[in-house]
Amino acid sequence: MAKLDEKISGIYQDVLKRNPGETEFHQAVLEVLESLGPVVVKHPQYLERKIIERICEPERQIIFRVPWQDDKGKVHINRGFRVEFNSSLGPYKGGLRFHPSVYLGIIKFLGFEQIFKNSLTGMPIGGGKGGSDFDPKGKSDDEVMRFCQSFMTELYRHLGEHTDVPAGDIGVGGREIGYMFGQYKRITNRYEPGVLTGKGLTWGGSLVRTEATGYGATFFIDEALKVRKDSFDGKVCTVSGSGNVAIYTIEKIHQLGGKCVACSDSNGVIYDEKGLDLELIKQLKEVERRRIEDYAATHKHAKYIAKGNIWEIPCQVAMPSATQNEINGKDAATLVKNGCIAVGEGANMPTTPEGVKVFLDAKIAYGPGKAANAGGVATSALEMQQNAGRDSWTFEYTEKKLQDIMCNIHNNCYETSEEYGAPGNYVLGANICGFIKVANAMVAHGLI
Ligand code: NDP
Ligand code: 2IT
Repeated sequence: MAKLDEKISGIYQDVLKRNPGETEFHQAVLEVLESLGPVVVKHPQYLERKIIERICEPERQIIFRVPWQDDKGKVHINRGFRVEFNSSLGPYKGGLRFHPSVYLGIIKFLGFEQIFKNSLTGMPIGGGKGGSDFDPKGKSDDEVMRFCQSFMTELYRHLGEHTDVPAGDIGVGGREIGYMFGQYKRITNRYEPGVLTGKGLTWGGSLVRTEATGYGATFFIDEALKVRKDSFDGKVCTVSGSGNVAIYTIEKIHQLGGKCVACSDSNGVIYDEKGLDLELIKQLKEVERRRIEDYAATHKHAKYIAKGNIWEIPCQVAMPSATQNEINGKDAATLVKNGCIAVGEGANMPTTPEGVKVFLDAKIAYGPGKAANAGGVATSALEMQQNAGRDSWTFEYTEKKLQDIMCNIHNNCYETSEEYGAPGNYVLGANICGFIKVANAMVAHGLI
C-alpha cells in the first residue's frame, strides 16, 4: 500500500495521539489518508484550511447511559453512542449497531467511513453512526423493545429529518427500528417518518431498503466484472454472514446466474455444494432467528463446519458480509490462490490492511466497503426522498434507481482511479472521489 505523504503523516500521528486505543478508527483513517497524497498536491488549500484534521474530528459525540429491565425484572446498564461525524453534505446519516463488541472506536471507524460512502452515493447526506454494546442475542422481543425504548429516550433529542437520521446495522433491523420509531413518536407527539430509515412498509418504509445493501454490493461487482468482460453467470461464490446483507447478496447473485455455495455466522460455516437454499436461510434467520447450523439439519447433504473459516472454500467471487477484519492477509492469499477474481465488501472494513494489499497486488476486482456497500444508505436516502414527498415508489422503480446509483459509484471510482494513475484500484478511487466532494463543501462553508 502507498506510504503516507510526509505532510499527512503528522496528521495521522495526531489522530493516534488524540484517540488512544481506538484501533479500528486508526485503521479506517490510515486507509483513507494513504490515498490522499496526490490530492493535497493538486489541492494545497485542503492543507491550508486543515480539512483533513477537521474531517478526522467528529463534529459531535454523544455517549449515554441506557438502563433497562429484563423479563425477570433484573436491571441492566448498557452504553449508547451517536457520533455525528460530518454534516457538510447533508444531515448526519448512518446506522445503529447493537453488538457486545461496540465501543467508541468501532462507532468512530464506522462514522468516518460513512462520510465518504455517503458522499459517493451522490445523495445529500452527511456521515454519522451510533449503537450500543447491548447484545440482542437470546433476548426476548419484550426485552429488545424495552432496550430500544430506553435507547431512544435519550437519542430522540439529537435526531431530526434535517439533523440526524439513523437506520439499522448489525443487530438492528426492522423490529428494532419499529420500537425506536414508536418511542420517538410517543415522546415527541409527532409522526415524523423522516427521523429514521429502514421503517416498515406500511408506516413510511421504502421498498428495496431491506434488499438494498446486498443487491447494491452485487451490482457493484457486476459492473467491475463487466469492465473485465466477465459476469456472475456460472460463478461459484461465497458470502460470509447470514444476516440482512448476506441474505440479499445471495439472492441477487443467484438472480444474476451465480451459485453461492457457502455462508456463515459467528459460530460456523455452512457449505452446500449444490448451491445455498435461500428460502431456508430466510426462514431460519429472518423468521425464526435461529443459528445457521440448523441448515444442515434439514439439508443433510450440506456440511456444517463449526468454527470454520469460510475463506478456505474455493470460490471465484467472495462477498464478505459479516463484520470488520474478517479477512486477514492469509485469508486473502488463500482466496487468490484458489482462483478468486473478485471481492465485494458488503460489510464495513471486512479486510485487514494486509489483506487489502494482497488483493491490490493481485489486481483482482476488489470493491471496498465504502463503495460496494453504499447501496444500503443510498436507498435510505431514497426512503427520505419518498417521505419528504409523502410518496411511495414501486419495487421496480426503486431497484432501478439503486442499480443506477451503484453503476455511477462504480464508474466514478473507476474514472478517479484512472485519473490518479492506478486504473482499477477502487480503494484509491473511492477514497479520493468520496473525499474531494466533502472537502470542497467544507472549504465553501468556511471555518466551522
Ligand atoms: P446482521 O445483524 O443482519 O447480520 C450480521 C451477520 O454477521 C450475522 O450473520 C452475524 O453472525 C455476523 N457477525 C456479526 N458480528 C460478527 C462477529 N464479530 N464475528 C463473526 N460474525 C459476525 O447485520 P447486517 O447484515 O446488517 O450487517 C453486516 C455487515 O454489513 C456489517 O459490517 C454492517 O456494518 C454492514 N453494512 C450493513 C448495512 C445495512 O444496511 N444493514 C449497510 C452497509 C453495510 P451472528 O449472528 O453469529 O452474530
Ligand atoms: O453502514 C451503512 O451504510 C449502514 N449501516 C446503513 C446506513 C443507513 O443510514 O442506511
